Amino acid sequence: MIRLFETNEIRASKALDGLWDFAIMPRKGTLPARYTHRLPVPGCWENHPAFHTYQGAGAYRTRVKVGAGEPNLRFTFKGVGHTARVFFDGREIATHYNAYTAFSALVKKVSAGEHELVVEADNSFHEDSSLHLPNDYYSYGGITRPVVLEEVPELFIERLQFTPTYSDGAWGADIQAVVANIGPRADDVRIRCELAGTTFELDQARVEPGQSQVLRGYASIPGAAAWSSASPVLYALKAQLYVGAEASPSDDLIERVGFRIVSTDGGKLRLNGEEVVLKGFNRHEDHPLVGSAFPLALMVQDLDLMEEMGANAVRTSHYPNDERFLDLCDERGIFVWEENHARGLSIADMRHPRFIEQCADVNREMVEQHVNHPSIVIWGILNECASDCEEGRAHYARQFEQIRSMDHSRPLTFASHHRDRELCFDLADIVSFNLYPGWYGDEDPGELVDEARKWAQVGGTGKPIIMSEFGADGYYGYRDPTRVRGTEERQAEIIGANLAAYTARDYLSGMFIWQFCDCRVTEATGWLLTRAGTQNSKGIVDRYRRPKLAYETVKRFFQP
Ligand code: ADA
Repeated sequence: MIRLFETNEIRASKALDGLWDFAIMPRKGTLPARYTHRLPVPGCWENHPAFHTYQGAGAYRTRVKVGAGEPNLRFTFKGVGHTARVFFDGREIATHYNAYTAFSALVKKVSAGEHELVVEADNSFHEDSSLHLPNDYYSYGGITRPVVLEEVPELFIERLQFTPTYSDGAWGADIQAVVANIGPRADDVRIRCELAGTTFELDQARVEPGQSQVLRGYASIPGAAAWSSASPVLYALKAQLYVGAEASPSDDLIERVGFRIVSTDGGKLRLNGEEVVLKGFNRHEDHPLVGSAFPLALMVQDLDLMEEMGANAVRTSHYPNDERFLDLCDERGIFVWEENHARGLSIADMRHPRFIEQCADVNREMVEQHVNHPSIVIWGILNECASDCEEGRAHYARQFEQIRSMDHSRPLTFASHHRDRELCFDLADIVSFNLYPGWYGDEDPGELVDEARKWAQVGGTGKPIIMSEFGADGYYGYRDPTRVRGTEERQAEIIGANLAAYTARDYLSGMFIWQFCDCRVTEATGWLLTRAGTQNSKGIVDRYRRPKLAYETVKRFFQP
């Protein structure tokens, strides 16, 4: 399953999921002579007994049957962990870095018959990798999200960007459509849109061969109802492409959108003018049975558990998530803080020669690919990186500017652990703190958050404040009347004390528990040696989603 709704009525597309041939690669850059295994796609190789801890390169192979008419094929890989090279009949057609965003590759005029598609995936911490590093989560290997094969005409709609507007009591839609021309001739194109009972056209444009062109348009949409947590109304935005004087459309793209305005006036986070308080979880895409390659059923289960506890929000720590998970959040009215990919990078890490470019790619792909999800109400960047020095600040400034230039409709933030040494609150729209009272320190959570409010005054005055992380280790099944650190009892107590403090303070706009589920971490080196069981055990449920004692504690504070 690719999405939770149909994305095309005209363009032919299908998922290439199933069993692919697989072999580990003996030497970097050398495709295997023989494929030794059959692995599921989507999937992580860590789920095969031979590769539980394999870190390196592996090659996946499948065959693609092509019919008559020499179609142009477009392959979209929703996620490959974490460095990918793609070969079509032995010819390299794409490379991509970063496991958590999608990329596409085009092959023009493909002859009828059977063709070979090979994907090399590499999850080693190689020298060109600035974001996938040994860390407090696991960088799984494999084709971890769906692969889509589309047949596209020479002119086709690459993507659509919808921004809702609201004025004088009426909803409107700002639309941008990117049209690509992979044919030999320039052509005039028109796009006809349909949204909530309104039909309208975007401005016409001429697209030169080998180029892409943005077509823009605005329409007021009188039939639209607002999207909200209580009533998450969604609409299909259908765009159809007409080339030259043709009377019928030759390509289409459908997005699913919702009408809501996110703002941060008066120090509050607001949706359609009304104050919202985010109560939710940080969540890693991690499960012992599937690694990071979540099937729909497990995504639904995670959201069911969060909702049962009374949560209304999730933070996609620390990378962009599978878009089917975001589709589910859209449908359920769950608020999302979506975050770019980075965790705990020091200034030395940020000096990696590829860091600027690799972050820019993730930011661009995250916004382009996920901008139409109404559930995403915040973009976040660079969790716990070097925002406490001038050199680090330049990175935060650059990245915020990049995201704002692509999407001005959402507030931006970053989760800081620098306390009174923080230098970047003035750059963000929301001030967010990762503090662990009761776990990494023995402060009282209420006193600490009141103190944090003072730190926010350096650059963050008048901005909403979110407690973006707090929590404690709790080893599933470890119960003991002594309530020592690591017991479920102690974890529940610490979570309870934190939630009691934050839910009682109406100056807070949100709180995200670290974390929803326990997660696998990189095999121990350095400080990761402190992670017993090679996992981060601060989940309110364990890796198998078995509730710990803190589950009931969370319910008491989150349920309305
Ligand atoms: C940090 C970090 C998380 C996790 C957490 C912890 O705040 O953002 O990824 O590592 O601490 O468990 O200590």
